[in-house]
Amino acid sequence: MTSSVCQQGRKSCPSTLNELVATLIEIFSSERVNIEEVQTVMENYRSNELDWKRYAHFDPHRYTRNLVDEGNGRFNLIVLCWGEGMGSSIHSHSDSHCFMKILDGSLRESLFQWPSASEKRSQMTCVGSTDYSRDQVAYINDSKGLHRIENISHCEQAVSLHLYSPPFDACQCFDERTSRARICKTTFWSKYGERTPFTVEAENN
Ligand code: CSS
Ligand code: FE2
Repeated sequence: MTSSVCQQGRKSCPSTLNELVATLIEIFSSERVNIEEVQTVMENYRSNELDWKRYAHFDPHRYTRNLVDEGNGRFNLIVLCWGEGMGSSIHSHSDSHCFMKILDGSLRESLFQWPSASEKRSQMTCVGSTDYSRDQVAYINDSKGLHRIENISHCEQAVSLHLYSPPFDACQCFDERTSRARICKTTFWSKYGERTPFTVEAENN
């Protein structure tokens, strides 16, 4: 067994985004998914702009979500493009796994606790934050808590690659000051490199 081969003989060091997608499809074809294996494979792919620039579309007002692959129905792989200072709301992940790999720039993840019934209408509790830089991979699910993702840089854009499994199209978004939750629908700015038609209710989380 060589170092580029891991469980079931799969490539653990994909050298292109296409190879990474192929490896992820293989991993997620099994019923039980090893979170560490996914994280390692995503970390081992070294970000190459030539691979992902066709998915990297920026909007001047908010971050964009660009679908790369639907993972045979098992996951969504999405390129997110964050302009300077842009961020998400505090949100949940609809009982899915969420992996986030930095492709360019850096992003800050701030973790929050789920508000308890007694904390309704009060400020949410931030329990720490971590800055992720190029090629690092963060992981969260609802049992770990909630998070907000931000590009805190004022001079650099950021690009990240997100894997959600199972795929979801809505999650809960929270108001930091009141802990109030609402349902946010997710939308794609582009799919497979093609701009998606404009819809009025389009919003991000
Ligand atoms: N949940 C956000 C990004 S942070 S994981 C989204 O997919 O729009
Ligand atoms: Fe998230």
